[in-house]
Amino acid sequence: MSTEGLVIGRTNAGKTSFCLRLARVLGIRELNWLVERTDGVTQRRRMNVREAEEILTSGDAHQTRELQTLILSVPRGKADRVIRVTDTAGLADGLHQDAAVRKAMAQTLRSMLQARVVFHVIDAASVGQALKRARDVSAFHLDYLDEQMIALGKSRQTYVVLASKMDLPAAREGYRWLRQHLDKGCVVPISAREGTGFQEVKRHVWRLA
Ligand SMILES: Nc1nc2c(ncn2[C@@H]2O[C@H](COP(=O)(O)OP(=O)(O)OP(=O)(O)O)[C@@H](O)[C@H]2O)c(=O)[nH]1
Ligand SMILES: [Mg+2]
Repeated sequence: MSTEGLVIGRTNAGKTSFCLRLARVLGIRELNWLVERTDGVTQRRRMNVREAEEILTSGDAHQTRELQTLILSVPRGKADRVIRVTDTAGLADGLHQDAAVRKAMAQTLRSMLQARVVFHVIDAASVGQALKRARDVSAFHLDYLDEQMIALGKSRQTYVVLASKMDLPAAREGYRWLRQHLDKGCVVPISAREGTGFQEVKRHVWRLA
């Protein structure tokens, strides 16, 4: 399945919520998903955004276990262009005991190589909380997986970090730290819950159209 925009990140970072909010912001009510199961079979699913929000983001870890590609229609000149944004299974440190989760993570890493734009979702509120707990902030770093994804992402032309959950109290601190840590990299603060930050997100999405 061809992938244009790819959404990656740790489990529970807010990837699916981001995709659903993006669809809303683009004025889409009826979602059109292509779901690639870990056994390679692709299925088409349709549902409305509200229904999807209830089913897809219940807050359990490893909620998303397949590549789910949103087919989005974006205005471009006189005609609309169709773009594909793929939501992935969340990555977690260590070898997960569940084979289905391991397969889903491998599938996520493979699709990183093919995507045109990679959106890396990092929970800014969790980063902020971790910073508060840290004894030495100057030695603070993210979890191994996030650091690896940043290293991989930096080697690409189009890599955007989405500092998520900005509506939560500790997120400001987390965002500030992420901006410094990413140096010249692109960090966009967003809240999928409140819909903030999506004007800038849309600019990156236009590049796919
Ligand atoms: N406060 C707040 N909570 C959020 C936001 N975005 C997501 N969440 C919550 O964070 C939890 C995880 O969100 P998901 O969108 O399912 O995260 P995910 O990265 O797709 O998770 P996996 O599929 O398990 O990897 C859910 O309880 C969401 O309601 C946000 O902007 N603000
Ligand atoms: Mg998900």
